[in-house]
Amino acid sequence: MSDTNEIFDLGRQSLDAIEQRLDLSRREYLQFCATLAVTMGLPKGSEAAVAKAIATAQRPSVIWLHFQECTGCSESLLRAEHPTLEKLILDVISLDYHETLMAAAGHQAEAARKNAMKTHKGKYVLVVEGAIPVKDNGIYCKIGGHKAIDLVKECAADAAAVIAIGSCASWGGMPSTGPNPTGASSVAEVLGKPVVTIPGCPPNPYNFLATVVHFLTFGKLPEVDQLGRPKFAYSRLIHENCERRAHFDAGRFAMEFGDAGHRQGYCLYKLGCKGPETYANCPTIGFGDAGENNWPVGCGHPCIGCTEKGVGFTKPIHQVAKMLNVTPPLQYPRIVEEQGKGATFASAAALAALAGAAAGAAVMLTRNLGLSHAAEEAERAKAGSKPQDKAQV
Ligand code: FSX
Ligand code: SF4
Ligand code: F3S
Repeated sequence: MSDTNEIFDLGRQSLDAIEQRLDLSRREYLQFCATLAVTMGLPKGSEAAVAKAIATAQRPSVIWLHFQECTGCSESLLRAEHPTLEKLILDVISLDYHETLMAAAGHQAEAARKNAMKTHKGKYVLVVEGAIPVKDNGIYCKIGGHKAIDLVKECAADAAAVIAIGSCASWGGMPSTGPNPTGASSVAEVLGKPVVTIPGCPPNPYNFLATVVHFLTFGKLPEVDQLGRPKFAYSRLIHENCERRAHFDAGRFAMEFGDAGHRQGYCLYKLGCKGPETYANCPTIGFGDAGENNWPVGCGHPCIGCTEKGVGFTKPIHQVAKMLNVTPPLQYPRIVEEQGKGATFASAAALAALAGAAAGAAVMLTRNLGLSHAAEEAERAKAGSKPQDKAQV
C-alpha cells in the first residue's frame, strides 16, 4: 500500500465499519482493493481511491436480466473467493433484481424490478446475461410474460450504464452459433448502441467487479475497445502472457492429450489453443477458485477463444490458431540446442530462424511450426513409432 495517508483518511470508523460489514480484516480488505486496482491497470496508489469508494460510496442499484444462457456467468461470480468474492460483490452493489438469486418469485419479482427501476431511475446499472432471440419477433425467450427483446429495451431506457456480461450477451455466444435458429443476438445489436461487454464463457468475475468498482470510484465506465471490452482486461492476447509461452518459442508442443509433452506443461498450440488470436487477461488474473493458477490453459486445456467473436464456438477446437501478433521469438537466440542427429525441434527452429531473417515474421512463424511438425513426423517415421509419448527436446 503506497498511499497510506489517504487510506487512513478513510478513518478508523470507516475501516471498522468495513470490517464488520464485510466480515474481513482490514488487511484483507486493503489487499482486495489493491487486487482490483491492479486488475484495472491503475497506477500505484490508486488502491486508496478504490478502498475509499467501496467504503463510502452509495452502492449502485443493479438490475440483472437473464436470457438465453446457462447462468454460468452468475455461477462464476458466486463461486469465486479471495476472500469470498460473492460477499464483496453483494456488498459493493445492491442487487435489486436477479432472477436466480432473489427470493421473490412471480408477481413479487416483477414488482421488485419495477420498483428498482422507478426508485433509481437514471442511476441503476443494467447487467444483461445471455443472448436475446430476435427471430420470429422474439418469441423464443419470455420472462414473466415479457419477451426478452422488450424487457432489455425497457430496462435499458432509464439505466445509467449497461453491461453485457458473458459471451452470449456480448456477441451472441453459444446460442448464436451454427444456424442460430432463434436469431440470438447481442445486447448492443438489440439496443442499437454500444455497451460495455465482459465476454467469456464464463467471464472472469474480477473483470466484472473491477468494471463496477471503476464506475463507483471514478463515476464513469472504463475505457473500452472497439468491441466494448474494457481495455484493462482485453487489450493483450492470451498468447502474450501465457505461462507456456517459453515452450511455444522453443518449439515444444503437446501433440496429444496425456502425452509426455502435455504432462510436462508444453504449449497447447497444436491441440488447437486459440490463445494467439484471443484477447483476454485469463493468464494474469486467474479465476474459478479450484486452486491457484486456475484458467483453461493452466489446467491443461487449450483456450477455445471464448472471449472472441468468430473464434469461440465457431472455429473447431482442434483447428490451430491464426497468429495475429507475432512477437520476437524468431529473433531470439535458440533456447534448445541441436543435439546432432536427425531433424529435431531445434534444427527446425534454426532453419526457420535463418529463413526468418529474410521474410515476414508471421509467415515464417507459421512455417516454423510446420517445420517442427514435419521434424516430428520424420523422427517418428525414423523410430518407426506411433505418435510420441516421450517429450522431445
Ligand atoms: Fe453461460 Fe452466461 Fe456462457 Fe453465456 O455465461 S457461461 S452460456 S457466456 O451467458 O451463463
Ligand atoms: Fe499458451 Fe496457447 Fe500460446 Fe501455447 S498457443 S503459449 S498454450 S496461449
Ligand atoms: Fe476463454 Fe480462453 Fe480464457 S477459453 S476463459 S478466453 S483461456
